[in-house]
Amino acid sequence: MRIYIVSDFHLKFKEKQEDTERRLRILEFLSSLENQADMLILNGDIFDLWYAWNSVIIRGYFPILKKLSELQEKGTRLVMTAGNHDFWFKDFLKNEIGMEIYPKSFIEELDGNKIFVNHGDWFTANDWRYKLFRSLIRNKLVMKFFELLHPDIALGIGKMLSRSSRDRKMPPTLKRRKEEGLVKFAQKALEKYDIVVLGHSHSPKLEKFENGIYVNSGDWIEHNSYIKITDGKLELLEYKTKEK
Ligand SMILES: [Mn+2]
Repeated sequence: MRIYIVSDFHLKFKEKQEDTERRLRILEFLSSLENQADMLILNGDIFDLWYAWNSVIIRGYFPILKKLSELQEKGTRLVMTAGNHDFWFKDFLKNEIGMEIYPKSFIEELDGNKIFVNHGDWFTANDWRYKLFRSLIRNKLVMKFFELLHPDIALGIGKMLSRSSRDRKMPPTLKRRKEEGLVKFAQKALEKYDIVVLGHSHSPKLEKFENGIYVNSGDWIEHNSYIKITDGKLELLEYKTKEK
């Protein structure tokens, strides 16, 4: 079985030039998986901001949704876990695209490996301010309020909130501490699993421990990194765009 795992595309519903370039790279990569991937795991922060109303979807995501739908129709099993930018799923992706949605972790035994997949934002060290923010934005009443707003207005507010939770301006020491939290969590989880996959840090990483492998799928802002597991053999790779 061929399994691909990615995270942190951070696709925008309103694009600047760099966002468009990133989306085109991602679409090209996803096209290359057609008739290749038995399974694709999207491990959070695929959308920089996701929200689904009962009768409205976000127009800017049409290209990626179309591509994912094509993959699904060609036989790729699609799995998605929640990130800190995309977690309020409702039933659109499940019912219309045929994705399996996991609000927390995806855990399964595949080709003899017990695999644990989680975006990882909950496991970064000492980030109480973020944890408070996270429980606030995941609050049902807050989400209900968003649903009542006109989509253009709700997305405008969401964009502001997601910008304030962006890692870009994070000082290196805090970034390092965050990554350490992930490794520490993974090390403990490897007592129960053979492979622990996280994302969120935007730094691709593969670390072999005594009882298993910790791997971070990196991001598509800087690294275009992805994980490929072929019949149980794991690789951390970088996607190279085709020469134009
Ligand atoms: Mn994240």
